[in-house]
Amino acid sequence: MKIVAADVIVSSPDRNFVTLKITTDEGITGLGDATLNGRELSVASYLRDHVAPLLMGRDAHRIEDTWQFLYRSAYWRRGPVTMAAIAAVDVALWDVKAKAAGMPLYQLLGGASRTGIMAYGHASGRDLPELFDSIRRHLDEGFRSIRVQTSVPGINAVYGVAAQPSATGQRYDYEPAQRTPLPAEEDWDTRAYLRHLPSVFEAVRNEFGPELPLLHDGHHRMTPIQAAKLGKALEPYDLFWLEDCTPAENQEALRLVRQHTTTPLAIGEVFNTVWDYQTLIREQLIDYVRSAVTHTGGITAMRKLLDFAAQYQIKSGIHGPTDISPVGMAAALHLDLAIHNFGIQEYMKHTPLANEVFRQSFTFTDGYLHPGDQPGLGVELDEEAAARFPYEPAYLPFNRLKDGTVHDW
Ligand code: KDG
Ligand code: MG
Repeated sequence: MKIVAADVIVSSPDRNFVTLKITTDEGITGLGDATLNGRELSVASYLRDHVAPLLMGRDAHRIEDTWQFLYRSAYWRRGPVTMAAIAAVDVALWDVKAKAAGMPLYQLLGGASRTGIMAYGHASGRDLPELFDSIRRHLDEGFRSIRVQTSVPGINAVYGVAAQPSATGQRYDYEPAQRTPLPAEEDWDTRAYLRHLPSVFEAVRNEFGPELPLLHDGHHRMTPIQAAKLGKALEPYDLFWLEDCTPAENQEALRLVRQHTTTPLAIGEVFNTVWDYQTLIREQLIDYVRSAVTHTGGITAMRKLLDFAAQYQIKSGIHGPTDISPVGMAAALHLDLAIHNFGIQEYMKHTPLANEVFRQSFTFTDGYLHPGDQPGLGVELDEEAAARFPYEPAYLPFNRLKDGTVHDW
């Protein structure tokens, strides 16, 4: 079965998505997600200008060979643009192969290891009453695990707080990337955050009891010793995980955090290869791998990364915010269902407009996701609907400290 077309579709139903559609001479099509928030067009060009011509005439079944060819023949390795482009090809070829087999993709990955995929949702509030309402709303929607993000007194805008006003004057809700000509500036004060956060978790535990799995995202903003202090301070509230406590490009920094706290650690949404995790996994410095299928070379590379993690009892926590398209999300769900060392799946719902463009067959029932049993990934792209929403430039915000220094966002 030969590849005869590889089309890149950029569309913006409420937010930008980059989708690769591979077509074979047998008329089977496959989809891959190549969305890189705020840098979408660079991946679209990488695919259109440099990858699509190489795919013409290749055997669509040779997924491993195509992965190795794209990774090694470029000479320049790794990086988010390259790895998102390779991921899109990889996932589209798995979609094709599973459709050709007449099976949902998870069957080709070894079949289901569980009946459902535990998902966590994003609750947030500017104060405790707003946060409690948001947690209750998520529980009503069926979520049984909840990420908690909060405003901090003295800071105007903090990542992850839905109700705070954005740079465009609207609620921050659905998506931090904003359709503004320049990245929005937010502010940050780590000492204020470290003082405030434990009191929020104490209040949440008092209100919702000891059972509910609670997560928190530090979004790369702490130094190792600050992260150690926070992990220790949060121990009484029994977090499911503390995410991205430090920037973690320096993997060795996590040794210090780990020495000080038993709060479970999750890292990796900005990583893109297994090499970014070598020390973290081998020395058991983390508990959950946060990579996205979309940004880490697709199913082929994620499977190897998660198998490596499994040897050290480290589990998956695949990245699933709204900037992962429904195609990337479906790929994650098939992998989640098949692997043994599944931990939890992040799930932020897409808007109705995005769901008009991407017709999905995955389900969410009583806190558990399932990819469905359609052949392939189970997602169809409505290209006419996609064409109605052309690309709109959008940027993620960035942080400055009170003295004007640029800080990790
Ligand atoms: O594009 C940036 C988002 O993917 C990121 O901010 C979301 O941290 C995130 C999360 O945990 O979902
Ligand atoms: Mg995160």
